Amino acid sequence: MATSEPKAPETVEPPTESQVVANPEQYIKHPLQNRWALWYFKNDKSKSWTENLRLISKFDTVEDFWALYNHIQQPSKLGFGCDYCLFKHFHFVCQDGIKPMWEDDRNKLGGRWLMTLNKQQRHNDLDRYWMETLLCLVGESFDEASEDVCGAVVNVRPKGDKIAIWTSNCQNREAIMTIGQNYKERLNLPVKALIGYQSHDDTSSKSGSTTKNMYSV
Ligand code: MGP
Repeated sequence: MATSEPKAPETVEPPTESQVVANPEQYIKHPLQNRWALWYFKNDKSKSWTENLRLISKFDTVEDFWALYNHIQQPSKLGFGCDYCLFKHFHFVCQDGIKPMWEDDRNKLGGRWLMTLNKQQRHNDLDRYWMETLLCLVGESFDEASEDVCGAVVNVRPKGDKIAIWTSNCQNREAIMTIGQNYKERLNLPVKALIGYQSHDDTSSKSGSTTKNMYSV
C-alpha cells in the first residue's frame, strides 16, 4: 500500500473585518410550504359559535411556528369548551385562507379524522398528540395527500377531549386513507385502536351523539 507524506495543514488567515460575510443560516428563517393560521375558540355562552372563534396569529416559517407554540398554553391547560384550530392560510393564492368551520368552501364537502380521548389521556397524551398533529401539518407529512389537508382542531371537553385532522373532500378515499394511516403511525397508536373519518355533512346534521364513520384505520 502506498503511503504518502501527511500534508502540512494549510494556514487559514482570519478574515479581515471587511471580508466577514454573514451566514444566511443565521438570519433567514426557514420557510414552511404553507402559511398557517392559529385560531382559538372560547366558549362564551352569551355569544354565537362564530363570534367565539378568534384568529390568534399567522406564521409561515419554522421559527415563527415554534415561537407561537412556546408562547401559548398547552391544550391540557385550557378551560373546558375551548379549542385550538390550525388551518391553512395560503401563500400564493390571493384569498383569506380556510376558516375552521364546516361552512368554509374548502371544508363543506370535507370531513375529519377524529380521535376521541378518554379522561386520563388529558394528562398522558393530549399535549403530545396535539404537538405531533401540528408537526404533521406544518411539515406536510402526508406526501401528495397533504394537499387535501385543511387543518386540525383540538377540543377540550369534560366528556373527553378530541383531536381531528380536517380534509377537503370526503370522497377522496385515497388521500384520506393515506392521511389516516400515516397519522395513526405518527401518533404511535396501537394497530387495534381504530380511528374514524366522518363527513362534516353528517357531523353537522347528526341527531344522536354519534356520527357514522365513512372510513376507519
Ligand atoms: P363541537 O365544538 O365540534 O363539539 O360542536 P362538542 O362541543 O364536543 O359537541 P358535540 O356536539 O360534538 O358533542 C359543538 C357545537 O358547536 C355544534 O353542535 C355546533 O352548534 C357548533 N359548531 C361546531 N363546529 C365545528 C361548527 C362549525 O363549523 N360551524 C358552525 N356553524 N357551528 C359549529
